[in-house]
Amino acid sequence: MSTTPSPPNSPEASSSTKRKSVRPPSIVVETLGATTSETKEGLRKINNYLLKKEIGRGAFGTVHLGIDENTNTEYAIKEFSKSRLRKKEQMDLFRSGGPRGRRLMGLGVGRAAAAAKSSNPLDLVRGEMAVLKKLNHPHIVRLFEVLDDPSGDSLYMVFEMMHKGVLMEIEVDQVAKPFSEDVARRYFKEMMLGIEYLHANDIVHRDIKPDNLLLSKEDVLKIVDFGVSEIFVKGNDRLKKSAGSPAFMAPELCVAKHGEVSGKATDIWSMGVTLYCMVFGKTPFVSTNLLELYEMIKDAPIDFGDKSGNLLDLLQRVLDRNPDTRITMKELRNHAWITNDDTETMISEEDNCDVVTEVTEEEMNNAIKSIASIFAVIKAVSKFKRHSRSLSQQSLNKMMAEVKLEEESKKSSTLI
Ligand code: 3AM
Repeated sequence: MSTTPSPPNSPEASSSTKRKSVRPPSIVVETLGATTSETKEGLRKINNYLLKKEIGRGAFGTVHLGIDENTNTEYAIKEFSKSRLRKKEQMDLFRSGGPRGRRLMGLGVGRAAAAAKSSNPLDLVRGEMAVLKKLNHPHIVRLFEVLDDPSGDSLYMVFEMMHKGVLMEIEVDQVAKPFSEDVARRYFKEMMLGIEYLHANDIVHRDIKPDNLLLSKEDVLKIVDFGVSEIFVKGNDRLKKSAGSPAFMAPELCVAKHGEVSGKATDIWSMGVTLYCMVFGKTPFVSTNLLELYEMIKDAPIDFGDKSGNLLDLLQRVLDRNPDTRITMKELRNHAWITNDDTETMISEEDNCDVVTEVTEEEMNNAIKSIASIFAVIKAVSKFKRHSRSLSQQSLNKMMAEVKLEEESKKSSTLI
């Protein structure tokens, strides 16, 4: 999907300058025993959601336009394959080299090991879910519901629908129509506010690029795809593993065994590459050969074309190969291009960053607390079906209690 940006002074542009009043808490519904059916027209339905059409494909599956038939509201429904997610967990575990390896999306390695082994399907997206549940910001896409159909391989995440699609389509072999400086400034500021909020909440996104910046019907930019985002330990934003799309990756990550690097600074570099895309319609480094691309990111001169003044200064400050001297979020806020030479104001850092508390182990568990009991019901029902002729209601209740107990003890043994 491509888009025509609205002028920067349109009413929708106001979210980067005005504070929304108190943000309601994010509530994510977890539905375990979801059922899949097919309509007469051959469309798939998961509970109340009708999957109307495919709107995209991500690394882990398909994104559908879904309609909640009860409310007629449109959603973007991400479909994951449980078996593929399981395989990925196992590969990550293997690569992480055991207990001393990296933290996986805010999951300790012990938790990842449990997720890889667990029969509990929502464990597979527990990290992304826990991150998204914690966040509530006008420039971060909202997650509403997660559904599992135990009889199939799919897991579904129901997100707010971003009708205007990706901010800009960037192709390796094509140049997109660049945005005017004013339009680029508005979108860049919205992205900045979203990332500033994530960083204040100890989350680095790690995959900032135009593909992960979507536009709503009202032309508001929102950040999506927390697939590789990582919660870092408070006050320590050091990252060990390279991630993110190569062309947007910071130079300090383009080295084998690069050791710890500042995750916040790498996000800022990716914001710089994204800004470059907005004003040039292409990435600064282009190569289909990955090694060559890494070399270019580390060394090649950057072509700033005809850009001058504040924009040129900003591009050079954001695309500074030295992470220690690269512009920081605080400095960005006061940069003359961002403030448009002091003519534009922005919501204060304090108001923007409404810091939420850390995602605790307990909250991770609670994020899917309904699972044990729903599994218990499913098990009990199937047991009931097997013995239905000989069972009274009383003995069914007894059986339910036994299955529940069994599940609880299994759960505590997998959650290390
Ligand atoms: O395949 P393309 O690039 O057209 O825009 C996203 C991308 O589209 C879309 O799904 C594809 C894979 O990420 N997408 C993801 N989340 C979305 C959302 N919340 C979305 N489209 C609309 N709303």
